[in-house]
Amino acid sequence: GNSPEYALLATVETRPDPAFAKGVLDGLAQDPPAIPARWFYDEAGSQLFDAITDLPEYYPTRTEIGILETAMPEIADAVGPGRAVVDYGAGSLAKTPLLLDGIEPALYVPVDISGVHLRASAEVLEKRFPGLPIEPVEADFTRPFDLPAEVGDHPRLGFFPGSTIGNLVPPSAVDLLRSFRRTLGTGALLLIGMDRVKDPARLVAAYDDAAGVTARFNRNLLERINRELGGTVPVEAFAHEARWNASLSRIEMHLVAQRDVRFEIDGRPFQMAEGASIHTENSHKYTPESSQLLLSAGGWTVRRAWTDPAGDFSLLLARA
Ligand code: AVJ
Repeated sequence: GNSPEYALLATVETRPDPAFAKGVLDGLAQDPPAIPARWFYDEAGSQLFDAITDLPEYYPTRTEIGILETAMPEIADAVGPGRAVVDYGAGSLAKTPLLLDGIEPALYVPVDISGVHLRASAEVLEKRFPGLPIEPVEADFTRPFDLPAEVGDHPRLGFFPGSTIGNLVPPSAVDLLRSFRRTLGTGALLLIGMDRVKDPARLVAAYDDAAGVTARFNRNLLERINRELGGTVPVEAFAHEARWNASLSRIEMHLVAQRDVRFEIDGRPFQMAEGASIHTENSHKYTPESSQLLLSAGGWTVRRAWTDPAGDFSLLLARA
């Protein structure tokens, strides 16, 4: 633990991200205040998210894995062998091996904004799939990027599991789908997970679990602000809240001030009245119709859709 390399790595990993500071300061200046959900995922936040996926109330992860297992013969049939698989997010070590085992890919291209994360997961997959060429790309996949030359003429399959698309409001989701289309090209396929509309009580429970893990995940954003941006946010004064917004078909997570609060971030003063909230996440839920509509607005035609028996979650295969 005391080698200079280790010290350097530790420095690199704790250096504040200027985009995080901007995201927080711009977000808190909005009315009502809202901070983009992508800033949940520092080291602590990623670990809390992993814990969320094991909660009894949080059905999406295990349901999507179940669909991947059950539908894989049909997925493999629809996709065919020899594809370059472009894995957006590249974090789901429970899901990616199911896909790579099922479809006989030609090569694997994990894409992630975090080089550290990317190398760690590529290392695991290299051992698990010896002989499969892996070409990681460190990029912000919300913008088009160049695929590695090794992709060549292989037909492409984008993989975007987890209903991560649901964290984006529709205009941003459409932009992202169009950007995938730019990167992958006409004729490419996209396998995308999308969570379904269901009983609001179940949805709220999935985002406000009895053990309080999601509450810790939400409040970790404030702790991260204090850690990385020299914030003085009184974390204990904010309550976690999950609300079903029926008209916009989404779960919203909020941090609600339990009293009048004043704090500083990066030397700037902020104040919030009791009852005011910071909106920290949207998680859109889709019907069969709205998922098709969103994909088609993004330039993708749905070819197949699979769900679990209860219809809680869906996996769609679309063509550019
Ligand atoms: C899996 C990242 C899309 O919206 O369900 C889980 C994240 N937030 N609990 C989701 C999340 C609160 C999540 N994503």
